[in-house]
Amino acid sequence: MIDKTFKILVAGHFGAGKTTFVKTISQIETVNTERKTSLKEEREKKETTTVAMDFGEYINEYGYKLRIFGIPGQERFSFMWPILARDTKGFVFLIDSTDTSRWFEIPKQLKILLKVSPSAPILFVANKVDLPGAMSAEEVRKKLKIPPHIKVVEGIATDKKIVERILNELTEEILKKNPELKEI
Ligand SMILES: Nc1nc2c(ncn2[C@@H]2O[C@H](COP(=O)(O)OP(=O)(O)OP(=O)(O)O)[C@@H](O)[C@H]2O)c(=O)[nH]1
Ligand SMILES: [Mg+2]
Repeated sequence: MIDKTFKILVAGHFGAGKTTFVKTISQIETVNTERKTSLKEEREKKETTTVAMDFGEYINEYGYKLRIFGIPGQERFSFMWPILARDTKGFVFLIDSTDTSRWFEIPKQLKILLKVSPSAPILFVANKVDLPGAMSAEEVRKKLKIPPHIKVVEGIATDKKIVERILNELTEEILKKNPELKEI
């Protein structure tokens, strides 16, 4: 029997929807490290923020068990990023498609995560497309200059079916890169 368990990391800037994404899909009670947001400017956006990590699990219809970790978005907790990126088989990178105010955080985070797991496939998600004024995946791609060979899809982290679809798409990419995870 091959081990069909692997690790996924949900990344993205402050408030992109990481904790929500993990909660929506997890089949176990998630581990959360939410604390009151301390800076005024951030408190205006939301009351709580992740200070260490999120964790959940999801077994898909083919029996693959995804151990899903979420990172804290705030740079103050960036010491957790390389720790959480270790042994990751794939990244979901969430972007708030309705609000560009924290997009400046994206390049540094990406650089740190990809340095630790450079061969793990990454799927960018233009999140919150249920909200008015959301940008399309193509608009997000253009604005962030994401090259054509990297996937950008639209997402709603509160919608289980959509989160499932995103994870299935990433799992396909992971299986292409890790044939040892495939049953023959
Ligand atoms: N409408 C809508 N709201 C969303 C979606 N995803 C997340 N949210 C909301 O966006 C806010 C931020 O979500 P979180 O899941 O806390 O974001 P986060 O990326 O974990 O934030 P940090 O851990 O602080 O970096 C919350 O109010 C969520 O309910 C979505 O797809 N649609
Ligand atoms: Mg969070």
